[in-house]
Amino acid sequence: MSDLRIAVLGVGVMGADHVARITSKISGARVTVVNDYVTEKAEQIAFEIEGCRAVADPLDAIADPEVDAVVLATPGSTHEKQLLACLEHRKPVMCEKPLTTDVATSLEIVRRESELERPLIQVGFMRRFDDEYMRLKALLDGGELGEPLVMHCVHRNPGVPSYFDSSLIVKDSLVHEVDVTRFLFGEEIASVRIVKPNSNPGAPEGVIDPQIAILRTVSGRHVDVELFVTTGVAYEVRTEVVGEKGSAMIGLDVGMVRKAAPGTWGGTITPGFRERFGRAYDTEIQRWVDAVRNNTNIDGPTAWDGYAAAAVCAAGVESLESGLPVDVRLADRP
Ligand code: ISE
Repeated sequence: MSDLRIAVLGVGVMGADHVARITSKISGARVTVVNDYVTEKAEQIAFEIEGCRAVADPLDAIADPEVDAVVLATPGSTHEKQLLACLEHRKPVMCEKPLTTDVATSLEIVRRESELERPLIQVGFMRRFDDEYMRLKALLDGGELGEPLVMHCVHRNPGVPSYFDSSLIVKDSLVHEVDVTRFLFGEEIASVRIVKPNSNPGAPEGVIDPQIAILRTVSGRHVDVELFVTTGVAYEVRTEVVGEKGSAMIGLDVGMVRKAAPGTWGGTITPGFRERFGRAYDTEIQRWVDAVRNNTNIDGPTAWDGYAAAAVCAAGVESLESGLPVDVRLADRP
């Protein structure tokens, strides 16, 4: 079987990472087209890869006859148009989160996809492919913790890009725990509340950080998430599930723990999301490539998962403003 020919749209940090991954680690696929609004950047990357061209217009890149499938790593505000083009040209697509930037257009994408003979969109919630999250999921599904009751999460970043505002902490960061909750517990989220403690004096002007998110699932399970994205320290993503027969925690960075100067101890902490989830991205892309090559197109989170996450985050942003719990209302699944 010949290699899957992939167009990568958006070659900033994440997209460039995917180009390198597909070129050097993934079997059965190669990058034939790259696109970026910074044309020189796309041209530079294309120049370094054999058989790869830069195409200036993202919609032309999707329609290109030498493209079988698409990776979207473009800004979320451009996803709607690009996803519709992928559906129109029947090109399977791995779309980095968010699916789109609002609930109505996310639902429209779900509806348009459901009119096709088979689904084409996979959403890049990479934590589902992380070894530790997969182990935790297997533990829960195997019943070892009994009935899962509560989940405590920590989502700390050393810093955020200059364009970040308080609502992006919900839509860009909390969105991962929203998906993790739906993935691990296998049910929808019924309500969200965002609590605002004193803000970090080191946070950029106007950014409310940390935030505490409190989610309640449809069956009544409780999830709390400490979102603190300007710690200045490192990348810490921890998840602890407490069940009727015990608890399990992942994300402790305990690969190496060493004792140093008297009275202190410590190991190394993951510096950023690429180091923490690099292997998960490899697994995600390899499984997606395999699924596209065998015509199932998807092996992971669907457009519906992207829509559901958008709906929960929209409720979260409403709660950030009002300080009150906000119910999540999902449309009927087409
Ligand atoms: C970023 O976009 C990511 O996806 C990271 O995984 C997350 O930790 C960070 O908060 C987001 O801004």
